[in-house]
Amino acid sequence: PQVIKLKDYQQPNFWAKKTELTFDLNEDHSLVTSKVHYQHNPGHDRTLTLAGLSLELVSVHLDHEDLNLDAMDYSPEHLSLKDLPDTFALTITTKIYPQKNTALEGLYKSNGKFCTQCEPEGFRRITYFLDRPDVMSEYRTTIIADKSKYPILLSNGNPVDSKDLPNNRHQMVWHDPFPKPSYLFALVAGDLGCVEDEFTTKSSRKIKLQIFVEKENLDKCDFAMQAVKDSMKWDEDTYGLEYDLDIFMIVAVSDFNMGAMENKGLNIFNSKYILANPETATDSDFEGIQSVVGHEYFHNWSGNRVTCRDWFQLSLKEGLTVFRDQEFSADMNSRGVKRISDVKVLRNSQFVEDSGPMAHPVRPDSYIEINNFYTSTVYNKGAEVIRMIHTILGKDAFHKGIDTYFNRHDGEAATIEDFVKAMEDSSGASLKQFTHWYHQAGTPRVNAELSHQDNKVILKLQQRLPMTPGQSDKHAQVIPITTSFFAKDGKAVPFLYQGDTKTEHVLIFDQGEQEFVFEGFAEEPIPSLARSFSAPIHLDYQYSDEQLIFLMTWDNDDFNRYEAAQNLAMSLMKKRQQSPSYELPDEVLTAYKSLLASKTLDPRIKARALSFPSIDYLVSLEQEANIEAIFETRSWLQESIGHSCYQELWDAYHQSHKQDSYQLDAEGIGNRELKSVCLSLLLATGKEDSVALATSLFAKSNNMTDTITALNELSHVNDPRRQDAFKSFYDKWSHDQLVIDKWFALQSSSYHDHVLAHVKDLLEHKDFDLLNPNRVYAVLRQFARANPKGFHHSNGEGYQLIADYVLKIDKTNSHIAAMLANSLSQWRRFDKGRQGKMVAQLERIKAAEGLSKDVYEIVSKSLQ
Ligand code: DPP
Ligand code: ZN
Repeated sequence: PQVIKLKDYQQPNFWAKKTELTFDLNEDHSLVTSKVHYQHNPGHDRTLTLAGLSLELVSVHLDHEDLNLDAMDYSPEHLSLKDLPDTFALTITTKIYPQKNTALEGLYKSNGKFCTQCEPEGFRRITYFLDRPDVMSEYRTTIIADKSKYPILLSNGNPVDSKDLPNNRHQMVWHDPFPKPSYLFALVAGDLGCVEDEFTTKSSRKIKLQIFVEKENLDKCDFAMQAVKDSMKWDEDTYGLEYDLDIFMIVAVSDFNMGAMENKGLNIFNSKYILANPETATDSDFEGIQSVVGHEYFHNWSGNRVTCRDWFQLSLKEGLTVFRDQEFSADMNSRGVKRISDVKVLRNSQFVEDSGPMAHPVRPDSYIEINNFYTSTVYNKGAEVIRMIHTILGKDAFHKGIDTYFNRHDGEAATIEDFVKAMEDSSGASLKQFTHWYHQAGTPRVNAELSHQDNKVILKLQQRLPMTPGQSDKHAQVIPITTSFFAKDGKAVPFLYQGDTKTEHVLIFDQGEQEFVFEGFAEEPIPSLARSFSAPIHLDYQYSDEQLIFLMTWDNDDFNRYEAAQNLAMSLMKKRQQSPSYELPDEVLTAYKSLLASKTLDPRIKARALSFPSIDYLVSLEQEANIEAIFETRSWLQESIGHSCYQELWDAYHQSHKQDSYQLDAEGIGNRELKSVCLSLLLATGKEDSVALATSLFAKSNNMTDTITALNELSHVNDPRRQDAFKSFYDKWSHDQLVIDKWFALQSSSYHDHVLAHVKDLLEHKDFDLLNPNRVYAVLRQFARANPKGFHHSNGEGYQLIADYVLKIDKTNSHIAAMLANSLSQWRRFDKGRQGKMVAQLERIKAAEGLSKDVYEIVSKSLQ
């Protein structure tokens, strides 16, 4: 397959100024007519080559001339015309089969509704087009369909006309005044219910808000609607950015590859990120809805008004928009908890990706299939890069930079250089060296050493960026290290640095090795470094366990308090690995007990401090990890804390439970999270009364969060109460797809000894559907990514199962298949036995006939 390179970027030969689309939707096929007004791009060739995918060409008109198809250069994948004039209209009719489209890209049918997904390259499955983000066009869309089956016909922009047609058909016309690339086009047709609301913008314009869902789900849209209004308000208050059309629509569909899509004025969502009420959704589902609704809404500016010149710039819109949605959630909820969650995602997926064969820079310089680059590097590391610019420039300069960026590039397709330039111009700072973050892959390791002399502290930092595929020669990056120091009494020490005395300074660490000198210390302090995770790095500082316990107690940065607890857990596990008779000392137990007993600490921070680093993250830190040993020491830590703090955990559980009458607010969510962590540590002991406690929580729960907490604990237990709980859950919820996804997922991530057999049964279950991405994620991705015990079983059967399904799913949805194949890519991190078994499956996939380029790219890069 062809490799696409950033350095080969060229402007198109023609621009598509206006696009008129007509969709004639039918039961076995649809006809699409596109009339596009093209304009020659001066200095370029006069050949127009349009992209297509699986298209059937019906007719082509160049202005008014009906072209002879036999004489034309076209295939299902392209259409090419030569010697074209300066301006002309090209009218193309294609025949497509949405009902047979299982890739879920382009126009397809989900649960009786027509819908689209065009990012990144789905539009070429609809008509021949310059399907690239730098070609921005004004769209007018006519949809014609049966009036009874499809009373609702939607597209981007504003509705401009509708009328009835013969044979019980009707049509609707939409016009989007904002020029946009084809990836932002959307269409929906179906029999949908609608929840309506209104938002008044800061300039007093009234915006109609509509969420379309299946009629039986109309009672599950309130939370998402509130999130829309909160997002609109937040973007005005924070960045002065106002919504621009008269109407903002969201449609929820049940078959969707991604989380959601920011099509102009018509966001299409995976129903998982819209539908919720306390009976069906967990606290983390609600959090997900708020952040995804925010994310897609914020794209209206960062992505739609200013889009990307090419797909190498994907992080220009995604990194920035993730940063915006993270800040939105932080402002709406607890900032500290949000930061902890975001870093956890980063470590569990981006750090893992960065340490393996798929490691790539935030701006990749080549790809085979762009769908494979919607990664946590582009999204989450991209957001960290924006966050570092914010930290380095400061809030005011950053906001000025954002203003400049939007003012300068409104209506354009921009590059990452454009963004950086806007930041530089409005702050006067140089970000030249900083831009290494965009093109160097890998997670920097920063080593820190401290010495104290007289009144001074000297902090010596060293950075090293590991080699990654295709990049061996790395430059020092600009790393902001937010730093404080604590004295023995637990207070932050004000200290002098660069003429300023305060308790927290941002150090700009931009050389391979650097010394920082601070004044104001009568005694040697304890450092709190990279506060709030000020950079996406591995930080090595040799803390003693005693110092970590000190920081767990005294640090006034929520993140670093959590971080101290994580580091303590890792240090304890390491000691146990080195000496199998090692047991937790009293100081450690006392620290955990006083953490639990604290009257002032946010229950969610307590809960996070008592949840330990994931197996995947621990594996990613090793050269050739001994996964059994990791697993065993992690369980030992949980079990030891469970046993030694049984009473305290029991009390904290009951205290939280008593206070919780189910409120969806910070207090309620905090109580439920702490309850869940306590329950899990209690269950780690295997004691009968802990199993009884989980069983009783399951039986009495009045909300989905507690129900899932209890069922998750029971899922690992080898006991008839496990089966009873799963059965009663299924009987109660079998009518609700999203809830049943949870039922599948919990069984797939269970540490039960027979999990592989259970997963195989689930794959044969009547409700399992290979064509529904959420269901595939619930069973197979959950097994491969959230069940290291089952997936990495030394017999290799977990690997084989995943490979079998990669090959099966690749025939219908290559995007999902590639995502699943990626779970085999980390093979180098494991012992020789597992390596061999994972490689054998990768080789088997690679050798398969008719492999998609999506899966080919993942497996071939994994094997390199
Ligand atoms: N669904 C993706 C996102 O919003 C595509 N842009 O990030
Ligand atoms: Zn996005």
